[in-house]
Amino acid sequence: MTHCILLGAPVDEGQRRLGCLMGPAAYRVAGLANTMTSLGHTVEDRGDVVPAEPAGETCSNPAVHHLPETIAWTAALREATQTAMADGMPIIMGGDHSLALGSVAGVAAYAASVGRPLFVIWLDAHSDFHTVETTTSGNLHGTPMAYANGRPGFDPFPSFPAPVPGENICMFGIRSVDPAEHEAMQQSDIAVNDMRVLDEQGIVAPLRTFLEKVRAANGMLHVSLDVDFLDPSIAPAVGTTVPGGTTFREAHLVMELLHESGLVTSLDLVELNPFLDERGRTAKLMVDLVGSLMGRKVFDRPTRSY
Ligand code: EXY
Ligand code: MN
Ligand code: MN
Ligand code: MN
Repeated sequence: MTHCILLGAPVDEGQRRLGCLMGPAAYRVAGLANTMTSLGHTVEDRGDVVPAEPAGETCSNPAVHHLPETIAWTAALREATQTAMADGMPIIMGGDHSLALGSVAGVAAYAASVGRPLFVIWLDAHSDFHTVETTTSGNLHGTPMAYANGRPGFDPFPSFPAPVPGENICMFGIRSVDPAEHEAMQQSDIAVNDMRVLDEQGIVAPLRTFLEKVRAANGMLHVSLDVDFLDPSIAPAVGTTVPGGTTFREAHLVMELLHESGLVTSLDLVELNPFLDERGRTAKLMVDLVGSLMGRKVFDRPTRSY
């Protein structure tokens, strides 16, 4: 049984298409809390996080927009997530992916405070490995993985509390990487399980390799689930659709394997834009995936060992 702590993060400033701010409400309407209680977990909804007034920070990249707002969100979400880690498993309901600048910082600060290594699995079509200096779109939702990895180029932000080494990061399902991100990733030890890898090797082997590493290190595991990890045909409610995403069955299998590992300690749900949804189907699918992550299965069979 897990004590799940819901944190609403109605963040819309990390990209240009309005609507992600309705994400937390959509998850509540789609029954996220009930899904968890029906699986035997306890749930505490702490409501939506409220950022402080933006302070007016600037940077040298003219493309970047909503920098002060994003820094304010980062501070507030770092604090809320770090606090929640001490009490249970935070589930951060976004909001665009810039929220992970704060949520991963909070998780990393907590992991450092208890002396355990942090691992991150990034379930996304994108690598989100830009810095404030390299982003050409200026959309800061494309930067949180680089911030967490401790890349330079985040001067206006507070320094990341305990950077996550590349070898502790697993990107899974990626299929859209910009040249500057590609170059930086080639210099890193990040496990890049792009769609080519998953097509060739399937879901299980690459995921198991990573989970074994987490277990061997007695690590904590943060899962960041971007709606665009899924194929747009099953998850239309996202502003950054990329064809060739994971299928319904692949996505559930990822969640089931993560559950069976028993290693997951925190979760982001990001990029849901309910304004683009079709009768709530994407919100409901995301809630169902969380159900699989939290132990829902069709038939009870002995847990596989890793
Ligand atoms: N790499 C592109 C950019 O930096 O604008 C696209 C980023 C999309 C990020 C979404 C959240 O995953
Ligand atoms: Mn705005
Ligand atoms: Mn993303
Ligand atoms: Mn994405």
